[in-house]
Amino acid sequence: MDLFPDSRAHLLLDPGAVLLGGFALGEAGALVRAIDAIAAAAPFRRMETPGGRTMSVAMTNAGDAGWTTSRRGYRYSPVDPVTGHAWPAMPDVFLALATRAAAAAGFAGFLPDACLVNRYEAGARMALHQDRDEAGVDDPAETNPRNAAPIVSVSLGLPARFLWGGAARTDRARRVPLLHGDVVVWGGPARLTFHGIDTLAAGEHPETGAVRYNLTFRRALG
Ligand code: MD3
Ligand code: FE
Repeated sequence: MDLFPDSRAHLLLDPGAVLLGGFALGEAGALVRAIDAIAAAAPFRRMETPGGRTMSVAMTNAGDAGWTTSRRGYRYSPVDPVTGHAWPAMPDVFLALATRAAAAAGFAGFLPDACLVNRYEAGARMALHQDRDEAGVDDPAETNPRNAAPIVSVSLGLPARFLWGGAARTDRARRVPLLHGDVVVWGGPARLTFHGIDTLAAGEHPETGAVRYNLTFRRALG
């Protein structure tokens, strides 16, 4: 018998970083179907870094802006450079979940304008980095309250080991498992923490097959 069935439910990783274990399980199937619809209009692609490497993670986006990388740098663009069209609209099921999760972690009224969709196959990884391409991220929220927006991340499919570093790239990273349906909200003092994903192990998940998806909801345009 499991005496502590909810022991993963709310875990404070650091001030400002809250793991909501299984928070998205109720809508996981609808989220995966919405990802398939997004990918039908804006296909997953492996982008090139400014340094000329091809990322192992395949990406697409939904919303008013999408995160892109190329030889020309990192940017949020209203247009998908592959199709030449606007990114697919943010699905209602995405928006509702992101706002509900942010509120549960203490960030009321979160209205993301961008959702980056990451797809990991076996062997894919994401090196330690900060997310700092969003408007105003370098201004403290005290100066401009619009910059208080968190990032909400949703994990679907195969499990991953999340690398949770510190404020400096050289800080030792902790490894935290992220499972199907887990949601993490990163805001306030945790917003600029270095983070990454360890090399994905091969596997098969009933809802996603041989892949892991991660959604990150962002306020990109300010
Ligand atoms: C901590 N994605 O897309 S989600 C990314 O699982 C990204 O695909 C990873 O890092 C993934 O940029 C990790 C967890 C995450 C996302 C954004 C953060 C952690 C974060 C922003 C600030 C601090
Ligand atoms: Fe990131």
